[in-house]
Amino acid sequence: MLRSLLSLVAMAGLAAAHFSIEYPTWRADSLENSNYSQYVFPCANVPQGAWSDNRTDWPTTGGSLSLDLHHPWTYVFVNVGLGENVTNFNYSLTPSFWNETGSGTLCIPHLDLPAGLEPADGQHATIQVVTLGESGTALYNCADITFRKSGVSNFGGGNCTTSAGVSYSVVNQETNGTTTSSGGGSSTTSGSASTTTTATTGTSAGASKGVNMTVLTSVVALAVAFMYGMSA
Ligand SMILES: *[C@@H]1O[C@H](CO)[C@@H](O)[C@H](O)[C@H]1NC(C)=O
Ligand SMILES: *[C@@H]1O[C@H](CO)[C@@H](O)[C@H](O)[C@H]1NC(C)=O
Ligand SMILES: *[C@@H]1O[C@H](CO)[C@@H](O)[C@H](O)[C@H]1NC(C)=O
Ligand SMILES: *[C@@H]1O[C@H](CO)[C@@H](O)[C@H](O)[C@H]1NC(C)=O
Ligand SMILES: *[C@@H]1O[C@H](CO)[C@@H](O)[C@H](O)[C@H]1NC(C)=O
Ligand SMILES: *[C@@H]1O[C@H](CO)[C@@H](O)[C@H](O)[C@H]1NC(C)=O
Ligand SMILES: *[C@@H]1O[C@H](CO)[C@@H](O)[C@H](O)[C@H]1NC(C)=O
Ligand SMILES: *[C@@H]1O[C@H](CO)[C@@H](O)[C@H](O)[C@H]1NC(C)=O
Ligand SMILES: [Cu+2]
Repeated sequence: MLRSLLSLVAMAGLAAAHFSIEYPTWRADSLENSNYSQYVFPCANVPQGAWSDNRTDWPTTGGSLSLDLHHPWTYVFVNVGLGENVTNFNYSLTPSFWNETGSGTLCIPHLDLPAGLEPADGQHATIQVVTLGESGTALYNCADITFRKSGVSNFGGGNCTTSAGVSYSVVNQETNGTTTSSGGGSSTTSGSASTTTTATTGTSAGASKGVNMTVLTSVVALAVAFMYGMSA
């Protein structure tokens, strides 16, 4: 029994070993090279400059993100660090992290930058995407960007499509303890128009610290999930 449970977990681990960043272009295909592993913090063991500069221009006001995900569901965190060779991903673009459902492309037309992050034109930075599975296994990928004040349009319209059956909810963290928990009462609304939710957030999990399942679990215990319908 234990043995079969363990092998199930091992298989789930293998199946879990992949997601990709479609936009902005990732630092490298972290599945292609045997030296790379998405299990490795912070950037799947893909060194800075592994490939000749694959930086994508990205608006200083925030921009688009497209991911290819392959799990029934996963938590998603998006962080940014400034510099040429980033080790400190200390800005979170998902202070309320996501609970993504479905296999396929998830495209976000516009991600806002957090208050306090006002990059200069030409500032180099790296976007780090962390997914966290049910078992607590974290996977990492990075995309190098150059912030641009003008001349970059969002990766929008027909280029930013989300697969049918892929959606995400925003998990609202309220570390203050004043928000009541509503557990798993949400339902997936696939294909409906997006609604906007204002969420008060406490501290951001997943940013720069790596992800600690103990912390996440306690966050989840306080979580209120708001459903976003992503139209395909
Ligand atoms: C780097 O960017 C070029 C041009 O967009 C692309 O052809 C190449 O596949 C990219 N490299 C990786 C590792 O994604
Ligand atoms: C992995 O890294 C080693 C040492 O840097 C290098 O010799 C080898 O060619 C790399 N393997 C691949 C597939 O790039
Ligand atoms: C980036 O930083 C890492 C860790 O400090 C270091 O090992 C690596 O050599 C640096 N790479 C470049 C291209 O500067
Ligand atoms: C984030 O880190 C960068 C350099 O690593 C630093 O300059 C900046 O002040 C930090 N910002 C915050 C909000 O911690
Ligand atoms: C995330 O979604 C999965 C699948 O729908 C669900 O089992 C899990 O409880 C959700 N987590 C949170 C914090 O809502
Ligand atoms: C998709 O991207 C291409 C190249 O960046 C651009 O020329 C085209 O207008 C975009 N299409 C839409 C519908 O946004
Ligand atoms: C908790 O939230 C309430 C209402 O938003 C606020 O008045 C209070 O200052 C917060 N307490 C802490 C410790 O953040
Ligand atoms: C996770 O965080 C908790 C509470 O802050 C701490 O006690 C625990 O040691 C951490 N675990 C890991 C693996 O960092
Ligand atoms: Cu996977």
